[in-house]
Amino acid sequence: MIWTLVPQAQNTFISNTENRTFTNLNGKWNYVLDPYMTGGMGGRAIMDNYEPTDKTGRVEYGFTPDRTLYVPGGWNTQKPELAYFEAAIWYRKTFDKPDFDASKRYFVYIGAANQTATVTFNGKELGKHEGGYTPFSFEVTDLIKKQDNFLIIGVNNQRDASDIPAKVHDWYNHGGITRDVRLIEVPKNFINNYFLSLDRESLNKKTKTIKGKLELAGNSLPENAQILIPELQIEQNIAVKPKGATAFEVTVKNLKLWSPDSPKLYDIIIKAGDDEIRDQIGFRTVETKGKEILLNGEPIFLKGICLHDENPLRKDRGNSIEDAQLLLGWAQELGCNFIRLAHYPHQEKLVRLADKLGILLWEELPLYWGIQWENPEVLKKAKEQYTELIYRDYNRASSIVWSIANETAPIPSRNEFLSEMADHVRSLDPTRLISAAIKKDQELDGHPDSVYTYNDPLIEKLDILSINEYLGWYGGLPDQCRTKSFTSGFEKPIIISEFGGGALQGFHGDKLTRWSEEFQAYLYEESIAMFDKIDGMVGMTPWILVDFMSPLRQLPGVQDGWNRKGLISEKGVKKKAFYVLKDYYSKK
Ligand code: GCB
Repeated sequence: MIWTLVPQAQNTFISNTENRTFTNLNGKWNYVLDPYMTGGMGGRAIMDNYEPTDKTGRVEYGFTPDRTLYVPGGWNTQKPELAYFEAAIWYRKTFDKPDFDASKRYFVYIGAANQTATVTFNGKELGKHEGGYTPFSFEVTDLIKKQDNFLIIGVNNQRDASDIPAKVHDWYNHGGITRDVRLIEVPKNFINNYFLSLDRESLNKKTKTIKGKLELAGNSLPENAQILIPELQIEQNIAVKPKGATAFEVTVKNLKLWSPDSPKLYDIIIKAGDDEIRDQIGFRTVETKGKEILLNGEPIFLKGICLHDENPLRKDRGNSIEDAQLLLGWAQELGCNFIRLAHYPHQEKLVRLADKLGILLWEELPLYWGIQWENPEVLKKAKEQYTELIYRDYNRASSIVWSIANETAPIPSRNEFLSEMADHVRSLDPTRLISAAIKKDQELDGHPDSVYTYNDPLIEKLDILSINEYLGWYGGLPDQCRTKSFTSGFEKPIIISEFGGGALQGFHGDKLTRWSEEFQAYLYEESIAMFDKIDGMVGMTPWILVDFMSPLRQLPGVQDGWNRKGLISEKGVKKKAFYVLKDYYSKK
């Protein structure tokens, strides 16, 4: 990109934008390709939105009305020629704001843009954001006009070794503005964010305590704010600290706890000066005790499944409530009370729907294969992106696990990096559990050991030991599961965070025929029997609910660009193994 040293995006309005006053900027946007990522040739940057005024004018790019991309959406599946495009595309949205109000502040909010976004407004560069799966915003109060505003955003989805994720990952690199874009309007002093959670210490008391933190922004903050929970007759004053966040507590009687069986949400209203925000929030606690996970003080077994945030029928990232309903509906049919949102933050609408449906969630960042552990810039980016995720989802009762990495080999630089990540995440959110998907000590594919051991030093920093294990698919055949057992040496609960194998829906054979539904079902039977015997195994999230797009998977006639480890095909048809897992969960 041509611009460097630009301001970073702001952690403002990255949650609950649905309940703010906003102008919807979704829809058709003009676009222009920038394959070499120059930002515009010939002395004029694309962000200037310059159009020649007479016949001598020269410009070597252009936005034309007939060239549009839909926002939100990945660009790859919108135009055949963009299927494997990995470079920059500039998007332009022009709009009027006739009701512009000089007494207000305005922010451009972007739900997600994969991977790097350079945001410009009315010819001024506002800044950049890195990370394709978390929300960000920029203030435009001083730039907005009643007419002819132009928002031009350059999005670059080129993969780079210093990115998160790094160069190679087993999912499709949907590029573009993949989630909602909104122009948010707030008073001069406003509620930036709020964080509410049930205090564990009060779980067994009749009168419970909700711990809160309130962040206001502006030059003359009100001295007092209020929190209201009408159903509990709560109307409480909060004395606002003049600087920094304000911590407060609310004591409540007769609080109904949130759980998968009873996903009770309360209407919450927060008022501060001229600003007011509403939300629906559930209250529960989660902790570990020995080898158990306790939800509201009671042991729980996590009947889970892994998920990518992709609607296979539309071949796009999930970006609507309908996409979320489709995916969570399938998980409910399977009998799940838990989902691992792999391998990056999924859309906020899905997390909010999980709150309503009572589905517990594991969330993560793409700290995945090939990360540059020794690069301090990468650590900085990882911390920023995790902050954005926690700021977005802190108030969601469904979200109970922050995972900090997937399948990363224990070397000193990685151990240090992830140990710092664990501390960072805990410092922002001590109310949830921390985990990471770990592999066994050696690369044991085909290894004769009958006992798999887990001594990764990172486990020390985690609340849950989570294990990815593909015995029977990568190495060995499913019957080998009968010969193995597991030991960890840690008094911690264990989740089997991945296992599975591929099957082409509709392809049948005997149980040893690779890619047949029978092979996959057999693998599930043997794997489940093996894992079920592990002492302290309190949940599993097999890999994966639905077949997903992956350029790594190119076996003709079988994969054709899809990872086939789904229990459901990309057309929505269930495979045999779906019913094996469903049966196990129905008896658990
Ligand atoms: C894994 C990865 C996941 C892959 C999966 C597979 O271990 O965590 O991202 O897609 O295996 O299908 O091989």
